[in-house]
Amino acid sequence: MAEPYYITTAIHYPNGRPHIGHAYEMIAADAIARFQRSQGRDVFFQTGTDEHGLKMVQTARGRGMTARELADEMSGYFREMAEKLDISCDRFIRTSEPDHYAASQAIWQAMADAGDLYLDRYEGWYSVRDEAFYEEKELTEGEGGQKLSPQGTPVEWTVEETWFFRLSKYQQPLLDLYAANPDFIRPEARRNEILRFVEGGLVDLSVSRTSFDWGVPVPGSPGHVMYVWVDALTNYLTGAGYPGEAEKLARYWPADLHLIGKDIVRFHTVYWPAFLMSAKIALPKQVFGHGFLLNRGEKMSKSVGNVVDPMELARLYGVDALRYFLLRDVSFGQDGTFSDEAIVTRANADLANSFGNLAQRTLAFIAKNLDGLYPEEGRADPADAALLAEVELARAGFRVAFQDLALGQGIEAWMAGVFACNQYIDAQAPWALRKTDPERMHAVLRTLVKAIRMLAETIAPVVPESAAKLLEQVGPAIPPPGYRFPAPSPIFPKLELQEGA
Ligand code: ME8
Repeated sequence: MAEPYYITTAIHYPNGRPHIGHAYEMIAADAIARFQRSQGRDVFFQTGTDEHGLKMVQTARGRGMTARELADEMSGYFREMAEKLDISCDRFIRTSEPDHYAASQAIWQAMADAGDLYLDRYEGWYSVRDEAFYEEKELTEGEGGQKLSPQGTPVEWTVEETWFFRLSKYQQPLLDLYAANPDFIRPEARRNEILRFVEGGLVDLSVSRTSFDWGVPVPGSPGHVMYVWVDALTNYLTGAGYPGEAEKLARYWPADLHLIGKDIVRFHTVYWPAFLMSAKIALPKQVFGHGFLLNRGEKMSKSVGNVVDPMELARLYGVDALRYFLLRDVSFGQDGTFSDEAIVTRANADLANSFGNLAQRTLAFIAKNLDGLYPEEGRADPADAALLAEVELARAGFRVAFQDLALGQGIEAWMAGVFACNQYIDAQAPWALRKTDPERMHAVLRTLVKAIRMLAETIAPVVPESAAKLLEQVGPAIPPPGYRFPAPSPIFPKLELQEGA
């Protein structure tokens, strides 16, 4: 039976529509999932929406609806985006689903059984209007000495009863974990940040709320719902069948990779492993914190008005051009910047002018001069084997880089194979051989068809739809006698910058 591979994205807050950062994370995870499948792994890939918590309650109130109604509406947009972007997830989880409540309550119970949860008082300046606690130093004074939150709402000194998790107890076990598993947190810069943070000491974590009820009820503690991060992180276990589906759980847990953004590394590499250690559940193998996408170098925000709708980019330039650009141009693990120009430039240079042109030149030539028939063996030349060896090397480069999550480097390695083919076709000039040496022409075309097929297979995790179309056009790896190619049509159109971009 194939070796399992469980990969997850963060689950996204559906308190607004998805933005390009969400799309980026899904696309990266999808490329990794597809790659692992191509390597014969039995992949389980999960993404979804994180629907509880105060933020959802507040946004819903602002829109005059319930949190559940808001979640139902917005989660739909995330799911729709996943479909449009060819995200091959095996489960799209919603934390409002019943099996997720069961999983969250089970891990809670396990942490309680370990003696790691205790009831205490949480004191602080609380704004009822914001449903949030503030620190003394954040406050200002209004009329009559009334203390005000940074939002200008009145705050009161409030004491809330809450459950605490003994995070402090896990400082040393966590440091031991990082020391024993240098690859648990990647990339290196993120690992160093977390080491510093944990070395600085950990305080116990407030893990329940009584001020609202949109969350997973704490077992045996009426009035308390779990702090949203407790249930959010547990989604990864829910997807693997925890607690009831023993066979699935044994197969897919621990997860191979949690792919998340750099802003939530602490939750995934401090809180999450501590919860799991407490509940005596195996730890995920790796957490990778990718960088942030910047719009022309600027942070995106609603107030600046530069938030980009990924669906619009996909509509303007195509899903595969967008996927290719994001994975090729953003160095995986670092921040990256995008613009319409950058997408168009990259997609045209690599996909339309190099790979697409190679395929189109070759297949159109065969259609015209060989009447679409698969080229014969012809007369081999060392240049043919040399090209196939270079393409094989490009494939290996892609494979090694993708295994290591160096996605951009993998694509670069692949491009080296495309360049080699373009050099080969120019040097061999089959159009000249047609009259002078048809036997050589056959060998050259046959070599090119093989090479293009290999390159299309390799890049399929990045541009799945285009690669599938191209694979149809280059025909089967071992064609039956008399095989004729379907009529070729260009697969990677030359893009133009769209108006108003
Ligand atoms: O944090 N570029 O949800 P979220 C790249 N629900 N990635 C970005 C980004 C950007 N500009 N902005 C956000 C949450 N992200 C929690 C996660 S997991 C158990 C719970 C990434 O909707 C962000 O880093 O705010 C995160 O990984 C993901 O998008 C969802 O962010």
